Amino acid sequence: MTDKTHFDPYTHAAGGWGSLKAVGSYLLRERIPIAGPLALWKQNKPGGFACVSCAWAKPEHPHPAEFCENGAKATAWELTAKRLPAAFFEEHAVTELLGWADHDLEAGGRLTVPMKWDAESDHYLEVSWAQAFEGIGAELKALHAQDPSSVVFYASGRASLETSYMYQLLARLYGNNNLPDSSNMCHESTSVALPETIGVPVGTVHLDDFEQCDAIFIFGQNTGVSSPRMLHQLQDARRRGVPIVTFNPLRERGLVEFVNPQSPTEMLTPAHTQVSTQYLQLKNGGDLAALSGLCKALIEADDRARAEGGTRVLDAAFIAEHTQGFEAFAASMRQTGWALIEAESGLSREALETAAATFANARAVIGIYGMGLTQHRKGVENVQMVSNLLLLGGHIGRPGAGICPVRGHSNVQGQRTVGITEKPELAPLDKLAELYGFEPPRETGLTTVEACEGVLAGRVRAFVGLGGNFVRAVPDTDRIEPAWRQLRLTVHVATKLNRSHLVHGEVSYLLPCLGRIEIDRQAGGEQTVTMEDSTGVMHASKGVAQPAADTLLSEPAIVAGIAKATLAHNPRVPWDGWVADYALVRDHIAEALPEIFHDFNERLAAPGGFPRPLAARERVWKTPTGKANFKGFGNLHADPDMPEGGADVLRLMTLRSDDQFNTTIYSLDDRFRGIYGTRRVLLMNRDDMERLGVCEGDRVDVATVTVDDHPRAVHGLRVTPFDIPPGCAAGYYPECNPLIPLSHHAEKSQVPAAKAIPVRLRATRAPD
Ligand SMILES: Nc1nc2c(c(=O)[nH]1)N[C@H]1C(S)=C(S)[C@@H](COP(=O)(O)OP(=O)(O)OC[C@H]3O[C@@H](n4cnc5c(=O)[nH]c(N)nc54)[C@H](O)[C@@H]3O)O[C@H]1N2
Ligand SMILES: Nc1nc2c(c(=O)[nH]1)N[C@H]1C(S)=C(S)[C@@H](COP(=O)(O)OP(=O)(O)OC[C@H]3O[C@@H](n4cnc5c(=O)[nH]c(N)nc54)[C@H](O)[C@@H]3O)O[C@H]1N2
Ligand SMILES: [Mo]
Repeated sequence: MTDKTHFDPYTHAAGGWGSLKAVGSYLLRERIPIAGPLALWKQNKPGGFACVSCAWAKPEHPHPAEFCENGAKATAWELTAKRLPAAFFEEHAVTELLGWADHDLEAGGRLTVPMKWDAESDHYLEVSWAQAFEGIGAELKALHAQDPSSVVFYASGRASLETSYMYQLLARLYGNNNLPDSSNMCHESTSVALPETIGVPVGTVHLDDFEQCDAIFIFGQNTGVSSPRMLHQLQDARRRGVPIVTFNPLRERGLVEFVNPQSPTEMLTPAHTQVSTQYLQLKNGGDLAALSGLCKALIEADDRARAEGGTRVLDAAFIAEHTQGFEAFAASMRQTGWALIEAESGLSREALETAAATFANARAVIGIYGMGLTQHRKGVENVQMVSNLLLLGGHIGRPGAGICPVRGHSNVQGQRTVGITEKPELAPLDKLAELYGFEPPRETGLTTVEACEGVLAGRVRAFVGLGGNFVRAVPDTDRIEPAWRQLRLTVHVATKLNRSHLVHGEVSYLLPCLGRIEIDRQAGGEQTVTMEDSTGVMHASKGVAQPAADTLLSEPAIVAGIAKATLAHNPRVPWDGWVADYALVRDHIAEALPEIFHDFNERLAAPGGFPRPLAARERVWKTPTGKANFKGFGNLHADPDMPEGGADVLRLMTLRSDDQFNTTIYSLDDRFRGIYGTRRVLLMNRDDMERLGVCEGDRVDVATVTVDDHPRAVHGLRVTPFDIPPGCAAGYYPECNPLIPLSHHAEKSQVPAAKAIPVRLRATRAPD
């Protein structure tokens, strides 16, 4: 904790001058050349680049400045004038760098040259690209001879559709489906839940639905920080008088009120928009109960209406024609008692009935959700309950209505679409066999959690990371890091230095790549790449800035380089042709996945991109029953690991601050939550503090209530009183990741349950 540490509740609206100030200070700090601010004006515009921050939809008619504070920060972070040349690594040994904070590692600037770790000196030393590919190829070939399934090909959700397609093909030609991506820690609960209920793996809402909706329900998604451009849609909806009902344990500023920093009139005389019309501060992990309360209230109101001959509350015609499982679901909701719902959710029956009335009065409802639902033991059930709720009112496949999972990384949804998945049934394997004349592996590959288990057990011998900061993002940090050092090979394709590059295998390469904002010149000229946004729309993105160094290669060139050095020559896979002209990769994607990508290159020219087909929008249900399915769940307990009646046990959620992008920490401040200069805090309810005998400013150790033989603790967090429901606590991700047992994940999707970890406090062992 620094002398700059202070706590100062933020009482202004999200957006506004605070936002502009923050952007300005970033451009200064990163020493952004004049191209930087200019680059911002091309962000999310036709002919420009797609923001490298979140995956929120890019409108067909963009705002003059279609970026947000956090998008601007992400741009500045990538376009920084700072560099980490080979000389930096000659100066600093890896063991020394391991002592650096996450922020300091990345703040050094862009990586510039390919490097290999030198065991003798413990330094990363420059190698040529040819040496790097040859070395990696030799290692991968040797591992293949022993066991082709011992290698993991991870992708963090940023790389383009073109790179991703090439990468999944590399893994499959190598011989496995070990293609976990960041989605496995994120929206995999969605990808498992929605195909069962509505027959699509993604959301059904398009941007124009926001113009027609007449109620919005938001569960566990921090719009103002994680997808700020969505505040425009929320603000427009509020101006039309659309109610917004929010379920979140914390009163997040962006969901409370908003001033549009891009509207001159609002900036001069702030016209605050009250964002949420009803804010329900439920307990974390209480969503199944809260959603049950909503469904119960609606079903019972409908029962009464039917008995009295009044207007129906549910969409009976839709339910009869389009759904299956309603009766069993309704019976289970009728049976669920209000006392249990109130106890588990921490919300009153009255508050839930008020929210249900808002729902019942709306003709078209959008249900939005994020990590607050997916990162739980019952993450899949949480998502299915949102689907149940919407189905009750026929809110799928109706203009202005639908389900809206807000994806994380800017192309995480698209990576899954083009085959980066450990689930062979989701990849176009038959098409790949036909196109490239080989027999693709059919065995299910490893998820993120299984990859970690494989490393712990010694079955996994190599890890290739296409972006990301895997070791820092996964649970159980203190168990994972030592196991990672036993790997034979680690390879990272990256823009900036992070901890995963330092927790390396016996042989380790660090390969610096172009970022998406940079001009990508290949033999066929300047290249365009593509991505899929959160609403299933494909966009083109073209770099605008000069590359950080002329020694960088593009991601497609690096994937091709590894592939050519590793795989037997296959004349049907044009690695070099693909690198020369990415349009050729798009032609292959169109052949492999014609339903989604037919005429890919031609359709890309459409302003605003083109949408993927979503059967559920047309009320065609590609589910096993051919109908939209209501799904029940076992019981209301959100977390089977939460010990009963342990009065001293708190339910810890791990959060993102206003000033981070996942493991990239821009600064130690969290402006919207009023926390400055430190991330080593434990946010607690005042009653819990009194009950557990701790005071503001006390340092405590936080220990996981163990589910196995491994002790797990984070030391020296500062107790900080916060507006959070009793029994709940919050800390930051990734600092609190040592507390999450690897086995503590969503039962059906294996997404680590980062939003409900049972913990106890102890007197600290850490020095002050
Ligand atoms: N600026 C910025 N933007 C980002 C990211 C970033 O780190 N920084 N990360 C990107 C990525 S990869 C992702 S996945 C998304 C993540 O974006 P979000 O989905 O918003 O994820 P979080 O910020 O982790 O948490 C969301 C909210 O869930 C609430 N919450 C916690 N537990 C519960 C619960 O049990 N129930 C309910 N109802 N709410 C709960 C928290 O208070 C928080 O407001 O954002 C993407 N965009
Ligand atoms: N406790 C807890 N843990 C969590 C979460 C949580 O809420 N709580 N959230 C989870 C979620 S939703 C996610 S998505 C994961 C995130 O996990 P990851 O996606 O693995 O991690 P990031 O922090 O996004 O990765 C940042 C790194 O990506 C590299 N990078 C940036 N841009 C590029 C690029 O253009 N190309 C390449 N090749 N590399 C690039 C940089 O080197 C940077 O250091 O973390 C998960 N872990
Ligand atoms: Mo994510």
